[in-house]
Amino acid sequence: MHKNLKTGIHNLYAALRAAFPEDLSAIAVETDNGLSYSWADIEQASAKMANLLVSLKLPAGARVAVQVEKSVEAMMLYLATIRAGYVFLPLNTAYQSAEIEYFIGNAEPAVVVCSPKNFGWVSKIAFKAGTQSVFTLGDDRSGSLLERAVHCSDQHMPVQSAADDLAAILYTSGTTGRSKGAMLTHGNMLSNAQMLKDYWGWQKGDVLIHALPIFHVHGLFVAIHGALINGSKMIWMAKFDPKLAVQKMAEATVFMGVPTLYVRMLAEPDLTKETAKHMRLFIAGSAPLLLETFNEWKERTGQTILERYGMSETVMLTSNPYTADARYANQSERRGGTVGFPLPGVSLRVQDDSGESLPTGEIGGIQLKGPNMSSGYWRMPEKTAEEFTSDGFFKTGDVGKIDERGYVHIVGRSKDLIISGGYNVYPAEIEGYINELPGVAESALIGVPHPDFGEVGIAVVISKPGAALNADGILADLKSKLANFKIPKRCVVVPELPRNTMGKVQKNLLRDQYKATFAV
Ligand code: MCA
Ligand code: AMP
Repeated sequence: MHKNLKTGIHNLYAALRAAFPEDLSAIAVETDNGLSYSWADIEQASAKMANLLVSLKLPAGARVAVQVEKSVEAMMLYLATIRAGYVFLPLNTAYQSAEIEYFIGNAEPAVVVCSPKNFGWVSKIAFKAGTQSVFTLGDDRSGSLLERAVHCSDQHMPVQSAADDLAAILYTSGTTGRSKGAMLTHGNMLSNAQMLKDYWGWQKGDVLIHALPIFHVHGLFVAIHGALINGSKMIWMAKFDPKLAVQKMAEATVFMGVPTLYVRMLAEPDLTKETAKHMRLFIAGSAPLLLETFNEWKERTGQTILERYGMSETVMLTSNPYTADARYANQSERRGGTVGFPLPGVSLRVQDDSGESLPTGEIGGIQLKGPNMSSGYWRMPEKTAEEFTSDGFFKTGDVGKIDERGYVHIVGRSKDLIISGGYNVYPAEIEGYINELPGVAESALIGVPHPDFGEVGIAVVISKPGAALNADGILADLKSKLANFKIPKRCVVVPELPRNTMGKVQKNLLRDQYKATFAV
């Protein structure tokens, strides 16, 4: 089995599998509810699920959409999908029916796997959209997927994928209110995983604390691929618990998290140099890491967080350095407030609106090119064309600069986006829902600083003449339709919105006006 796998090297799973330890009976995953899975379990269970998918005689390139609670079986379903050569489509568990209807309508998955509790409404949406099979998967190993897979063979040869074969679709960046499906290939993810293995100094014996959701790039690709491609054990937390995460540091060496996770662990008195001393590396990303968090972490634990920058469309694109490398004296420091250097193979530039590349230190739009970069958005060629330059660079929508030491700084965003606790919230989408409510004339969703989530939304709403609007009623209505993390943390009804001479709402003035709302 081992020797043949080398041939399927372009298949992402085959490449990960080639890195499994010789002793497959060793523990690969330990869960926070006392379960252990061996490397053989990972191989055999994902083979069974792959054979179940194969038995369905799916069309080539079929999408497998998955909205299930985090579990090791859900990770195995991901591995099964890519080893069988199909396209994995993870969906945030907080999405409600209107959101799911959009994603399933846009992606037209042949297979949908949902939580048992949601089967009723999800299967209705799926079958209406032409989905062939709907399975259930609980976070307690219940559901029809495992009931069927258990009868399938545990022998499966990963398909011979080409590097540019599609492996996953990640919905993101719906600045115009509707999300776009970023297409990632086996090559995008494998090249990134192989490069990060070296760049972040993964070593034999490393153990990863996995505390992130697995329906986004950070938890599903960067964390899982990082551990698997190093043959490293994962300590698997179904839901982030800061106290448990601090406790598990004594058995682990690597932690990855969004800034909110670091803020919450800093609130744990148990977090000390002593409890963190077994750890080798703390990585942060998905949202800005405040300098105060970076400094407080260093003071409390004696360890310097390594901040990196990524996107669903590009996986990881920059990172602070792992090793203090004397050869590059001025480039071997992890600097708070920066996202480090373009990763090996990534070309990054900063341009102004006219498409001129800017000199060192000047602020402009961050663009990149590299093997990690998505080929575009699923069935949206016009959107794809908008976000790529004529010479093939991807426009991130992030605003930043490269400083005199070569470090990249993200100073803002040109795209109208709020990143709350690491999740993206698109004001255009939320404003669309608010504007449809009776009595609403217009609304603006703005991001303001928040001590826990980093940034949260405040909805500023104006009513139609004579209409009496109830702010709590607006929020309750949104809560019945949208994922909970998207719900504005505050709604205010005002007589008018500030506008510029073009009549455009000046969100910057609103941000200034409300920026102290959640200050501690
Ligand atoms: C939960 N709530 C939130 C958020 N999460 N509100 C705003 N923003 C959030 N992110 C609210 C819920 O609506 C609920 O409110 C209440 O908090 C409790 O919900 P619960 O789920 O229990 O919250 P939690 O367990 O405290 O979750 C916080 C969290 C979670 C652990 C920080 O948000 C999280 O795991 N974030 C990670 C996101 C991630 O993986 N990002 C990577 C994207 P109510 O009771 O009123 O309903 S990938 C990416 O960005 C690129 C590629 C990259 O660079 O990595
Ligand atoms: P997503 O659309 O979910 O892939 O989120 C990607 C966006 O997250 C990027 O375009 C950035 O705006 C933001 N992001 C990711 N990492 C960082 C970071 N380290 N600092 C600031 N913003 C970040």
